[in-house]
Amino acid sequence: MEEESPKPVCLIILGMAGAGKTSFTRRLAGKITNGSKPYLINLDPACREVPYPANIDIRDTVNYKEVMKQYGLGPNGGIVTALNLFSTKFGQVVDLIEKAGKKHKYCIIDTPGQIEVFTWSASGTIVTETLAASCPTVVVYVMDTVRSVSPVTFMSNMLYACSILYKTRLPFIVVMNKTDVVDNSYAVEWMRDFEAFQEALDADGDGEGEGATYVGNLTRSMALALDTFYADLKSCGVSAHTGQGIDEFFKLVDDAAEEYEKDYKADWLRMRAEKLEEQRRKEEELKKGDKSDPDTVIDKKKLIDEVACGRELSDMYLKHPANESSSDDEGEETAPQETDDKPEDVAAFQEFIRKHVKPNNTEHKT
Ligand SMILES: Nc1nc2c(ncn2[C@@H]2O[C@H](COP(=O)(O)OP(=O)(O)OP(=O)(O)O)[C@@H](O)[C@H]2O)c(=O)[nH]1
Ligand SMILES: [Mg+2]
Repeated sequence: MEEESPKPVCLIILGMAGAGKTSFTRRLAGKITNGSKPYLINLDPACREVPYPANIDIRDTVNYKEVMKQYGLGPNGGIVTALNLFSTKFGQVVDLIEKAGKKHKYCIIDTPGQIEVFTWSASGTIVTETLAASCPTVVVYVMDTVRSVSPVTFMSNMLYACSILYKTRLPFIVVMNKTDVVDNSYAVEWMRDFEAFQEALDADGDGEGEGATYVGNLTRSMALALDTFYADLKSCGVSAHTGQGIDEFFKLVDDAAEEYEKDYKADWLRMRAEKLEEQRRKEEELKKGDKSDPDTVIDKKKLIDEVACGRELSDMYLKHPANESSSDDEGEETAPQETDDKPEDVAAFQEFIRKHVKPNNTEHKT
């Protein structure tokens, strides 16, 4: 029997704006395992520069400024839409990631600055589910130790982390970044010792008694509720700037990857199979009921509905920034294409895929 080639351990880097996701990714990019550095993916369409050698960069495929223009969206809507459009092709990206496993032990995925782009949109779910069904996948939540010294901010961050853990149901690591400025020991103490957290809350003026604020009381109750979340949580302090804590982080990653194989993989594969079966069934029903639209793909339609209120997928803009013509800037509208999957619509993406994948393997994997 042919032996299955190894899959890279995928790390999805999430966190609040400015927590240090990109700097941390850049730091991880230097990790050499079996002679190779990690495979790197940038999913932030709006960043100006990517400070690491990205193997796949969403900006090569989707021009988010053009997406804003075509859909009449603001910057955040443009980013959500750009990521949603990209996620319709994520099956192809996973093919590349799987192949990269021959050489790279880790695959690191840097996400957009605004965390809700990933956690509150269909694209985040698609990216996470497609990855987790194919490769060992770990969610890495980056928290800023400098900005979390206030107990209320700390609690907000932890609640966010907790909600992501329960939503993704994947092995999870909290990375407390910027320890070169503020050590993470205060956070570790707050997680271990509820009393210590209460004292900090009181000292901050949000505690119990006359001075108690609504947010203080809420935070107190939340802290109790989070006790079970803290109990099994993997966390470590790091500095993306100095490299402190990175070795410990990789130990946690290897434990988490083992956990994935042992406790998560079977569930993910089953869930994926059920979803694909359901999708296949719906597509078949659609084909039977509507002969005029035999190529409808459920995921794509749902995504476009989410971002563009029912506009047709044929309006989808996928273009390499380098291909942009100057007439776009003069306000000359690009005419909407008539049908889905026209080469004009996906030219740039296919160019990018052509570089990496065999020509007969460019279809969206479902
Ligand atoms: N002192 C210190 N600063 C850091 C560290 N990591 C990141 N920073 C700084 O924090 C700021 C934000 O870092 P980024 O890496 O861009 O953070 P991000 O989470 O990718 O930001 P967005 O993608 O915009 O949300 C930058 O000014 C970094 O230089 C660190 O370990 N120590
Ligand atoms: Mg970033």
